[in-house]
Amino acid sequence: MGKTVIISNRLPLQLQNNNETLSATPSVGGLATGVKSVHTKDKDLWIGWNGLSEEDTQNIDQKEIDDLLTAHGCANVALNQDDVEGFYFGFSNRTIWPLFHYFLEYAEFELSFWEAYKRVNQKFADAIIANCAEEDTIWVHDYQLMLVPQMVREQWPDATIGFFLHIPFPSYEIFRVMPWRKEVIQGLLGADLLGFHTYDYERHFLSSVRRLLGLEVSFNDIYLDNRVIKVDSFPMGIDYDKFEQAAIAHNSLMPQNRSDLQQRLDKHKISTPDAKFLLSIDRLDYSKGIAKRLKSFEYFLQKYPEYQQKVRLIILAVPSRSNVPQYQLLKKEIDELVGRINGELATVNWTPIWYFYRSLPFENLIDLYTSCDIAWLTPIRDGMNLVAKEYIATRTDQSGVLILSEMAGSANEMMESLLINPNNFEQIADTIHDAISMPMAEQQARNKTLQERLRRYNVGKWATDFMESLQAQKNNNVSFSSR
Ligand code: ADQ
Repeated sequence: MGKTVIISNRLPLQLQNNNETLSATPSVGGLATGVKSVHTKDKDLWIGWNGLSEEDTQNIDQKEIDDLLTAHGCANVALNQDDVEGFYFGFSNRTIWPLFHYFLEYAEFELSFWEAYKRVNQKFADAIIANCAEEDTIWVHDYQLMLVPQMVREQWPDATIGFFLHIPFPSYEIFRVMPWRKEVIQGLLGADLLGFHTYDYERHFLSSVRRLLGLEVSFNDIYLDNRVIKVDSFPMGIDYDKFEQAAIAHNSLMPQNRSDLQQRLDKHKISTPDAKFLLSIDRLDYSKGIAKRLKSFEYFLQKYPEYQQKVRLIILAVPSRSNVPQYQLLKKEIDELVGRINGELATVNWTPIWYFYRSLPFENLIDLYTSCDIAWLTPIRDGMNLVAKEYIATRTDQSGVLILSEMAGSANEMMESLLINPNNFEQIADTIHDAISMPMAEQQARNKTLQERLRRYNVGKWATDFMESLQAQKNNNVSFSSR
């Protein structure tokens, strides 16, 4: 039995080159935080890009980079600036990301982006061949690497390959718009098992396979040459214990040992006992609906003016893809909205919105999760949304209300939260009102059920279910092809 190899665009650590001194920090984002907890650095291998282009590391000894990565159980796929531009900022984030999140008007269909995507996917496939053996179990992640399964299959017909998509797979009517739709499907079909967060994404994918390639599909099995490819849904969980334990440790800290942020939150709560904190945490991305959330917050304060002076929205937006024009425009829009709303409504004692545009350390994430009465997570589209799950896991006294968009994959598993349509301002305003007035017994009853579910379906279970299913599929395929 070979080793398990994880392949993703970014490694779980991000390298920095500060005046020829190399350092590594953990990568932020759903995939890195989730998969990291199932990667054992002494046993498994993680192949990906370290975050610096070849040009950025010219003055550093390559061996130094390799040694640092090897110590973390990682291997690098070297990308140059052209690769990063065309493959990452181009095809991945200006074609696939907007299209798969139903932002058709943002999707660009540039031949040069597609060429870069193919070239870089080949680099990843070559890195797999160079660092692994055919008997290893290869688990490829996410939308940047959809051609890799087929590229590896061509070299290793008997390899065991799984693929998991962390973002939505759109309906056929959206997917068919892309000029290279067949190539992308064929790339994915190199895998033995294809995993999605929800049954809907799985269904959309199967419909595209049927309509674009005319392949035989029976239930969730696709028949291709002498192989059967299984398609299934695996809703990703979180490292529940990590968040729960962090919250327990946080709650037992003496006041003087609390972080500056926590002390500021505490001070505010003491001075205004009926104050309520609403929390919004996302990468700064148009799919997350941050601008709409700000506008609907303003609408809420107009519809329910009695909450002015009492309710405060804390927005944490993590910088993301700032080289892509849409993200720069969005940053400007959010800056302006926060400035305008605060400018119009703030009083000497009250600022309606606290806005942080940065990546905060884990400790501060826990400060925010444990201190905010309501988590308000209303993406316009989101593959899953792990922040919603993390918030619930930290509520050790089971207080707190989660307002969640029905467009997030996690809404399927979190029916006890207050589900809203992110475009319906009327419903959002009323739901915030309901959340603020929800009796404690009801909060606890809802959160108890949610916590039990999230504890059971944690990230470890997600990974184990996927791996067992991949192995079972492989065994089926061996007997199928020998028939
Ligand atoms: P993301 O779009 O990155 O992930 P999400 O699922 O919410 O979105 O995960 C964000 C992660 O980053 C969380 O684990 C959170 O703790 C962490 N994080 C957020 N803010 C942070 C901060 N300021 N500092 C440090 N860490 C922070 C993609 C898809 C999602 C899908 C995941 C996993 O877009 O839909 O849920 O992958 O599959």
